Amino acid sequence: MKTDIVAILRKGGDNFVSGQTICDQLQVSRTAVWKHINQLKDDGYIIESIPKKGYRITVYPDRITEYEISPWLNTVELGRNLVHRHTVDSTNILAKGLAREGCPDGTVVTAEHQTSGRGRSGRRWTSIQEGAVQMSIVLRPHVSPAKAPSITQIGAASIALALESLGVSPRIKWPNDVLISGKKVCGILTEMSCELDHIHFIVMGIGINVNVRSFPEEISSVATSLALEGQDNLNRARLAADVLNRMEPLYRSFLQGDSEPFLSVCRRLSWLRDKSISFSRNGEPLSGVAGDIDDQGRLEVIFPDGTRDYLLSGEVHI
Ligand code: BT5
Repeated sequence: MKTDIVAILRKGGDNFVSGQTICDQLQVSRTAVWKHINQLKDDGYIIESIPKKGYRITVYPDRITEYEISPWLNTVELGRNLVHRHTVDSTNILAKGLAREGCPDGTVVTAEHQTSGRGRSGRRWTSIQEGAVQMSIVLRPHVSPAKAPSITQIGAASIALALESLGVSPRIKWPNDVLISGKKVCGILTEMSCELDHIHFIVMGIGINVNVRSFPEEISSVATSLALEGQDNLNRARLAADVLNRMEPLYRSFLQGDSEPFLSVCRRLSWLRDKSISFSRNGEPLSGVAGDIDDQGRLEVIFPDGTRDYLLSGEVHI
């Protein structure tokens, strides 16, 4: 209901929209409208109301709520069910709980702040309150669990395309980081619940540093934000929607067996290509030169003796 009221008032722009018009469009009582308007005020909307004229929104809050994201969405599934919390431990944790309860495919969880944001392998993700996009997407792809690593790359490609459209030059550090000027602007944590041959659900968590002007010391040498890269005061909700808009066609192609749309983006923007890298395999430290990304999304590594290996997932360092 609140999403509909915001949509009606947004359409009205600077004009007042009468309470009666809202009641008629939504088939609800005046009291219901008034109640929701008050809740929207609590959510940070500044709404002018003049007797006999109606309502108009004069200030929209900088929030990644469904009311602010949905006007920018042109997806069919992704983000059509959107759950927003101001503060959570981790959007991935909340999304996994919703997935277990059977939430719709494509459900997105967003939060302004995470108290226990998570990276891979038990690392922490530092949540920059109200300056970042932190969101988790619930997916139930009918593909083999072995193909799940592609989901991270679909995410990375979608984010990189959205950032390119803003005029910055992102690079993708296989498999899950998006970098600008060699620093991390975005990280992705993909988690899966599955059996050997069946995926129950995947939760892809995305953290993008948007309007962040400084980082805590422990990550300041590795992290950057869109603000620090010259993009001032971006609309986070619009960016979140743009990522989802770009993700949906890449994801659909993948489900139909065509990975080329996202792989071509990952290859074009590959940050590791031709760099000397190190990684560990079964505890053994190895090094080589990063080659291309193959048609299964694996990173080719060329060893000093000319032999090759293909990494499906994991962590590489330069
Ligand atoms: C990641 O892990 O990069 C995955 C990050 C996923 C975060 C999202 S936010 C929404 C959803 N909910 C969650 O709880 N998580 C997901 P990894 O590759 O392990 O990188 C972690 C490392 O990145 C840390 O050890 C730091 O060095 C660095 N780091 C931490 N916070 C950062 C930040 N805000 N910006 C850039 N780098 C950061």
